[in-house]
Order: sequence, then structure tokens, then C-alpha cells
Amino acid sequence: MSGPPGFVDPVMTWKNAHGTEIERVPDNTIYMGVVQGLPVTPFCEKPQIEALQKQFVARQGDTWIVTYLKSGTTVTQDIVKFFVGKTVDDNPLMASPWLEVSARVPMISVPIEIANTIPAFEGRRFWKSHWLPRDHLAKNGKSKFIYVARNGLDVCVSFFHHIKGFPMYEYNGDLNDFFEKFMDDGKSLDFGSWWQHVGEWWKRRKDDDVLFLFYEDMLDDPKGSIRKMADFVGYDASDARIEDIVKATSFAEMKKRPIFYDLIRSKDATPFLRKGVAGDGQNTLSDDQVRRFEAKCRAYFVGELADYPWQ
Ligand code: PPS
Repeated sequence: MSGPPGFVDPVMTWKNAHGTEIERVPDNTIYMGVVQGLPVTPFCEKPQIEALQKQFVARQGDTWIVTYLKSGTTVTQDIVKFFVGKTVDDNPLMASPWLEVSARVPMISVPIEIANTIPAFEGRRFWKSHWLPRDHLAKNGKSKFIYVARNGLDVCVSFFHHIKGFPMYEYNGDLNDFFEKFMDDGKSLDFGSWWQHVGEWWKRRKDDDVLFLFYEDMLDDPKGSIRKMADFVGYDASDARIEDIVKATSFAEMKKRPIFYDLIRSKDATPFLRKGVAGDGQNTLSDDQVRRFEAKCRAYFVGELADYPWQ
């Protein structure tokens, strides 16, 4: 795997020297880690996750950006970087480190002992997580959570391109094969089932410490969505300031800026910022696949979520 100067490929490190720290999902064609029974991105690491659960000290003003993969995490990270005094060219990934990832990927994560020392900017710190709502993400009385959900059909297609593009997954399947893996409650995909992830956080959507947003609403009404985030974390911004953040974090503007992930994607891969639209899944998957997905939503979700609020 290639990468920027100084980048140590953690997957190869594990495969070569730390094979017991992480195991491959059995009988699977995607290289995946497993930590505490949950399939995780190969970049994640058991010691880091355990340190996060046992040693991380939550502080008043901490906010976690929580998502199932491919649901609008990075654009949310790009938005909140402005809330902690960063400017347009600053790396969004390090303004809200992904603490489940090994600190051996220093462009996106930090060791937990370092995380504990990161000073709050005007009382705020941000972290990224794809973890389910338990352990370090359960109500801890101090942290807040911005949860972003995206239409699962679009997540599925985006996720397929994501996995195809990162050599660490070693995936040779096609979209039909991937769709079946997604439908199989993500037993062999990073962070498990989309239904479970969204469903668990949906139950928490009215809690005071949770701001539940839809990616689709962020596309339709970026100003309103950013204003909600700002109010939620206590970022006092004028309308003009919010307008500036809207402009800077549009798909077109973000695409002009380099993002670390593209440095470690295959040369022929789709870019990390691929399309940035709603409805790609419906247009790409077959009618039968769409029907099966919707039937699973109706069977799994109850109430408003089953009514498909993201369309
Ligand atoms: S990851 O790997 O889980 O962190 O991915 P994540 O950032 O959650 O999702 C990536 C998808 O979000 C799209 N994206 C955007 N959409 C709209 N506006 C902006 N600014 C933006 N930035 C990223 C990105 O293109 C991925 O979606 P797809 O459908 O693949 O294009």
C-alpha cells in the first residue's frame, strides 16, 4: 500500500507482526478486523479500543460525530472544524480524531493518553466514531452526540466503492455480492448492521445529548443543518459565518481540497468524495434489490423510520 511520507501501513504491520491482535472474519472475502465480536475497519485496533473504553476521560463539551460508515461523517467533520477555530485548509480528520483507529495512523487518530490532554477550544472538543451506542458512547453525562443517518441504499453503494478502493480490504467482489453482505446485517462489514446502527441511535434521537440529523437534510438545507449543529454545541455564530461554512463545506469546495484517504486508495479507485448526492442507490441497484431493502426496513424499523424519512 502506498501513502504519504511517514505513513506506516497498519494492516501490513498487523499481518506481519501482530496477527493475533486482529482476526479475519471467517469465510469472508473482505479483510476485516474483529474487536469484541464486532467487525471493524482494519485500521482499528483492539488495544486502542480497549484504552478508549477504559482510559478515555470524557469532558464537558466533548461532542462525538457518530455515523454508520458512508453517511456524511467527513463533511460533518469538515463543518465542526470551524467550531474549534480551524480554517478552511485545516485537515478535518484531525480536528475530530477517530479514536477507534490505531494511533499508528496519525493522520486520523491519536493515542488515548494524548486524546486526554487535547485542550478544548472554547470548551468544545470533537471526536469521530462509528461505534454502536454502548461503552464509551453510552450516556456518560458529559458528552454530546451528533448522529448522521443516510439512506441505506446510498450507504450501500457508497460503501461498495469505499471498500473496493482501499487495498487493505482485499475485496474482489462485485456490487451484487456486496449488496448481499450489506443485507446480511453487515456480519462481515465494518461496524456491523446499518439497520441496527441507525435503529439504536434513532431510539435516542430525542435525548438532550443527541442531535439526530439526516445526510439528505444536510444536502437540502445545509444552512439549517449547520445552524442546528452550532446551536447544539454552543457555537455562537452569525448568519454570515454560517453561510461561509456552508460554502466551504459544499461537495464542490471540499473536493478541491486534498483528503488523506485518497492518498491510500488504489490508483484506479473512485475518489473518496465520489458523488455526494442522494438517490444513487435507487438508481444503481436493481428493482428487486431495492424492494428487498425496503422490505427489510419495514420489518426492522418501526414508526417514522419505517416510513422512510430520508426520501
Ligand atoms: S466514511 O468513510 O465513513 O468516513 O465516509 P463518510 O464521510 O461518512 O461518507 C462519504 C460519503 O459522503 C460524501 N461526501 C459529501 N456529500 C456531500 N457534501 C460533501 N461536502 C461531502 N463530502 C463527502 C462522499 O462523496 C461519500 O458519498 P458517495 O455517495 O460515495 O459520493
